[in-house]
Amino acid sequence: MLIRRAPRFTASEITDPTLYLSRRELISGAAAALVLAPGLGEAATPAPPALQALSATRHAAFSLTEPLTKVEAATTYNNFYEFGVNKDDPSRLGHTLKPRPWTVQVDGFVSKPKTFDVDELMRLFPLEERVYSLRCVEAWSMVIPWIGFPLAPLLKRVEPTGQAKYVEFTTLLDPNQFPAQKPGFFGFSSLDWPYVEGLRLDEAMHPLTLLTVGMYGKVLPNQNGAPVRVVIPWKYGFKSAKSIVRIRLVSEQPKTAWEKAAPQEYGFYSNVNPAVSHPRWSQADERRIGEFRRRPTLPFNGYADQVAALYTGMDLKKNY
Ligand SMILES: Nc1nc2c(c(=O)[nH]1)N[C@H]1C(S)=C(S)[C@@H](COP(=O)(O)O)O[C@H]1N2
Ligand SMILES: [Mo]
Repeated sequence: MLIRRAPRFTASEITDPTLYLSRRELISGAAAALVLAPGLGEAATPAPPALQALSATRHAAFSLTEPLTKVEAATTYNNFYEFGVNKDDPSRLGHTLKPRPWTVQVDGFVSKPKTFDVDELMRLFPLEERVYSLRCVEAWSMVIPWIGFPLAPLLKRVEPTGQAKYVEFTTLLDPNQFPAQKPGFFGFSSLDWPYVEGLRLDEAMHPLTLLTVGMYGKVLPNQNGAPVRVVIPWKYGFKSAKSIVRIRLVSEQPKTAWEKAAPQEYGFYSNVNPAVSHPRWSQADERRIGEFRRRPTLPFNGYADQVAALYTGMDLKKNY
């Protein structure tokens, strides 16, 4: 029998995203008024650094035609527990992350392991823009124009051996850059750092799986996982690991950070599935950030035509 632990991740479920964002707009309006008042507010939060522009042609066949989530929302309502558990922690505290220089080690069961500089990756693999929706396990979603390249050609380049069955993604471990990795951060220890995620090799090789370096025509803001993160649009958002330093080909299913924290709530597969409720809430519908109505959640987040065949013969209620 599993002993059900007391839920530790509740802040996000209490704050309704839409209310939260309109409250934020009020607050930033008040802050703007302060800045306008002479002699007041100069010492307020520093302006976020200008992000380098990044252009890429939109891949029409792999892009939604739905309205985009406002960039303001996509960059201020984030989950990035290395900065804290509140939605505005990543945008408030993200400046401590240094996205250059940055390398990604690609190793494990491969014939040609290699550590790539992120700028080298961006030169080696042609960038595309893809408009994907990302559906958080907390039942909200966003539609974001990501910029990146499919993971498959990178994996092929290092030549996976026959023993490679899974791909493990590891986020940077550095308490100097990620405040919540400091022992005793506000007395709160959330995940077992570093953040680790994983995919089966065929999922990782699927053409929808995008190694992502930008969004909205610019390089990734720190709060969205600079300088490089993965985006897997048919899975719950937490599979899309941010600020990746290592991609390792392994033979066993990786133990992910969320599985370690609460295995009864976060399975390895975590395919978006309206028929499988989270133990504490329904996954049947969702709120698109910026909309008021709830919309039904689609199997595989709407990508069933493209990915359902990966799971032929599997019981997706067991393999949640
Ligand atoms: N390293 C790391 N990656 C992470 C997370 C995190 O806390 N740490 N949160 C995940 C969750 S729960 C979601 S919903 C998405 C959010 O991505 P976004 O902020 O770019 O929308 O990032 C995922 N990647
Ligand atoms: Mo999420």
